[in-house]
Amino acid sequence: SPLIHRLDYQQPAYWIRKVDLTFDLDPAKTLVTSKMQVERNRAVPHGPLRLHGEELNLLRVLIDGSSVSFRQEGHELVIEGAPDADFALEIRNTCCPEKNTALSGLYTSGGSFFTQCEAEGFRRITYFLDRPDVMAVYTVTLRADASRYPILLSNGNLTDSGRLDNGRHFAVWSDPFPKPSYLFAVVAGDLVAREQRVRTRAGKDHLLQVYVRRGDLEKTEHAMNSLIASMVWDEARFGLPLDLERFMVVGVSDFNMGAMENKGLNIFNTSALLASPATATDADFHRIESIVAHEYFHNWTGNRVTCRDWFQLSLKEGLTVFRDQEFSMDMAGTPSARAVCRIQDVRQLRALQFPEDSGAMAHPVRPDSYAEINNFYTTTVYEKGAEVVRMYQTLVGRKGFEAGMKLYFERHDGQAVTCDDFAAAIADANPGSPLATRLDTFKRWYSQAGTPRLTARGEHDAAARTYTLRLAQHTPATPGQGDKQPQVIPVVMGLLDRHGAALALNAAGDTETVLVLDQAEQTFVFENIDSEPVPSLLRDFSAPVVLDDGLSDAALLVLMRHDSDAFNRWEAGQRLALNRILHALRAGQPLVLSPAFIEAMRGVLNHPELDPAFKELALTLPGESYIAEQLDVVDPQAIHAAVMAAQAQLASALRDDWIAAFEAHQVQGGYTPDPASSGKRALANLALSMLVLDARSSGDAVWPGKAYQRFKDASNMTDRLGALAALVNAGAELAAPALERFHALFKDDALVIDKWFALQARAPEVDGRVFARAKALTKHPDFTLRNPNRARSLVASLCMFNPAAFHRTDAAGYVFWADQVLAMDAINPQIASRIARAMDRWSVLAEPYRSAAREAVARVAAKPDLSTDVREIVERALA
Ligand code: B3K
Ligand code: ZN
Repeated sequence: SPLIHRLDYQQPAYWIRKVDLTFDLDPAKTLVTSKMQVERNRAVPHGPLRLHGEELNLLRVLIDGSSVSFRQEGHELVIEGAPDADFALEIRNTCCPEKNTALSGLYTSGGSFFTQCEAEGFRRITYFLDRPDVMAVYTVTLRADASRYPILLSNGNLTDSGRLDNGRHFAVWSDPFPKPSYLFAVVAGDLVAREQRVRTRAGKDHLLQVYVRRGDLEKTEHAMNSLIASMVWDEARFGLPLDLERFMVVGVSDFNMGAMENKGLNIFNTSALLASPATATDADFHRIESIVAHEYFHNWTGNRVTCRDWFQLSLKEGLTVFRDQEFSMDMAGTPSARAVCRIQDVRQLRALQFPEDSGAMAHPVRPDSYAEINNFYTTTVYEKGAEVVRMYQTLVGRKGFEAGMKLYFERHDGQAVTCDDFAAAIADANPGSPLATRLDTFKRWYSQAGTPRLTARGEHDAAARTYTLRLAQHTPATPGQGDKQPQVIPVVMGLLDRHGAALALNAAGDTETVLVLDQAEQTFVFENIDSEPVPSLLRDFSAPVVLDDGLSDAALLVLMRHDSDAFNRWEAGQRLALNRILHALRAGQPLVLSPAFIEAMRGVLNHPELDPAFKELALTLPGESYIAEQLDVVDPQAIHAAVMAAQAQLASALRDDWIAAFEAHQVQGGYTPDPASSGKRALANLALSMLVLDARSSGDAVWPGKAYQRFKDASNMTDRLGALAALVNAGAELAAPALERFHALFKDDALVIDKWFALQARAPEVDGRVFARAKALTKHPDFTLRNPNRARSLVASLCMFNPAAFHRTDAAGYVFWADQVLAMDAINPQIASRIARAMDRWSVLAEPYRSAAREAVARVAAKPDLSTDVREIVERALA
């Protein structure tokens, strides 16, 4: 398929300023009438009017009331004779929502209508200039059967409604804000709403609504609270108020991603919206809070100021992820709870974005080309993009960043702009800052793919009492990008003496500073350092790089115990474990944890002051995909064996401590998902899983029995799923009856049944049993590829999150993958292409995995009628 290039951007030949849309909603054939006010763009040469349209039936085209000649070229409707002056364009077409299994455009789910237009779904509703730089004011009339679709919603304010003949009714919605077509939305169905009226600081009244299916209302309280908290936060932190009288959120069970920020009418996957203590875990509550906030924050960063073209996607996504991360940290409250948030974000980045950056799909935060834009809603654009925004803040300070944001909105409110515009606003608001003085170099974060490697080596000169720190950077080549230039890397750091005391870094006595690296190699000298210090570098993960500081285990132990930076305390423990695991893998020897490491972990577990949530993170070993990232040749089975061995040793060496921890971290009273109680539950669940795991090798039946009892008696989903996971992950005999019971208990709750599938597909592999079970589950009556959540819960869980079950010497995992990708592609190309990405890193696999994986990718690529989505992924994998 043809590639679209960033540098080919041109303004459109026409603008659409106003749209009047009428929908006669019918699942089999919906009639769409679109009346547009069109204006020639005099900044570019006069040319034909080319409108996008896909999967539509065109009925008529009128210009200023008269029919015109047109032709259809692929997915374009071309009108040669459009007038030079402003004109009215009227188009009538139909589409078929009930056959729309791709879930892009207008579709039905559970008998209701929903839309998803980002990135290019609007063209599946009607013909349009479906690009984000064309912004129009919309008026929308919805007509539908009143009994089946009592609720009719679109963006903006309800301006009229009433009865029609034949049991139908109508509603008219007007959105005063000009918006790109990707932010358009319609919902029609039998829904109910939780409502809340709020008054903002500015004294304006607003109506907040959360619409869901009947029966789900009691699961919307947390989402509503999260929405209100987001409003308060955005006004307090960035001075950004809600600009709409009415802000609606709607849940839908069939949805391709988490949620969508349509202006005033956010649409959510129910998995990112609904929660009750009995059905959602602490992690779900946390995720819902952050996604509700994310979509709400888009109202300014994305909607009021949008993207000129899709290459600029990180302009809104990186910035909005940064904002939702900051919000979550502020909500968490205590310094320790903030650190827990940061550690979780970084762990996610390393597990998902680092592999993307070193695989076949590696691309810059601002990509240079794409075949299918939906393939670039990636963790690089989102999470690495958020790290880039965080580096702006580190370089100009928090106040400076707020000033930069203010300038950004002063300059660009109501516009469709680029990442360069954002960079200029932050830099211009902070003249003389380390950002402004290096802006061009800093912007390489937008153009260069790949994770920079940062090497640090220190030398202490006892006679001169100086410590010299040499920093060097290098970014490995990525597909299509051979040589890389140095980037701007802010290194937040401190020095500790060998007893853990913080050392003064300068005459002013500062114990923390930011070194700004912008060359391939630079040296920094610290004065008055009496003895060899331990450097604590990249505190709070100040840049998205891989750090090699060459520290000894002894130095890491000092950091782990004493660093003032909680992130680096956690990191030191992870590095100790990682070093051991990598050493064993490289030497091909069985893994043995050192007594020093075990004692250090015991110290963490029994520490009187550390937060339980932090302990849980510190006692969780590095993930298998992060370990794979450190190796040139990846043997997923060897990595799995090493991690399992390490876990078994931690389980047995700390057995008494795990028992004490389990007993000490029981949460009394009613369920709340606050950081303190969820931290306790997390640690208790980890302890329980260690105890059940250890029981497996010791043959003890007490802990599996206790886990089963806890599973049965649990009063919330976090404890129930934790106990079930302990049994399933240890391969305990009680796992089977527990799984059966869980299914019977929740058979009518799709989101919980998703957990049931995912837990089984993600269980640690033993002798191929997990793979066999997962494969058998595709035949389970509850399984379907048509619901994205369900497909992900089984297929993505197995292929993308369970390397040891997936990568098999008999290639059965790859055969399964190819079959599922092909079957899925015929239903929903966006989901198929996500699953296709399981093979991004086939080329670093050890044999026999490598050849077999390549063969499976080639088999998918050989299918002639693949979607553009999947084709782009498999062709890049084979390139
Ligand atoms: N902007 C949407 C993502 C749309 C994905 C299109 N394939 C959700 C979000 O980032 O908030
Ligand atoms: Zn977003």
